[in-house]
Amino acid sequence: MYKLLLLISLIFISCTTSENERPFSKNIDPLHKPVASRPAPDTVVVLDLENRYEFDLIPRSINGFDVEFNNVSDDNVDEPLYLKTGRVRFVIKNTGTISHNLRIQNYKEDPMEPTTFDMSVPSVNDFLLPGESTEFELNMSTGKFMLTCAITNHDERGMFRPLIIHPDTVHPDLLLK
Ligand SMILES: [Cu+2]
Repeated sequence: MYKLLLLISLIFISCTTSENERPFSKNIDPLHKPVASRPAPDTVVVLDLENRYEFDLIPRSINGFDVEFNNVSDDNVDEPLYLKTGRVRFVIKNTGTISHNLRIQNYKEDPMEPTTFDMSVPSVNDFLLPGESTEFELNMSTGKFMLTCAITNHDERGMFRPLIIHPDTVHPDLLLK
């Protein structure tokens, strides 16, 4: 009996520590100042990874100002996210009920076109649990990209949105706190 209790408590401890070790916070201030000696971003975008109503990838704010995107994913191809060329801080939140991540690839009109850019956050095999957030910064060059979720068929189910990076894109001024 004692051994059984010990085993149960060991399992309990290992479960709770692995939970605590997840490096994803529940709450990120998107407009925080740069950490350490990192350069300041030019643009800060907040994206929700969503599946509560539909599978979707919904931009919520740019530089702290709300942006309007509908909650229908069928038309996402006609509702791209436009961002200005430069350093972008992406803050992604899993507001859904299952695991998601964010993948950024070069846009392909034809799937046979070569992949010239492909990165996933946290990684192609890792994901955010419901309620978790994370952030990353990229120097985005001018061009067209595709945002998706890399998990199974979430992209086909609606988690996709074109991302167009252009130097003429205008955003409200970014004020970091
Ligand atoms: Cu997903």
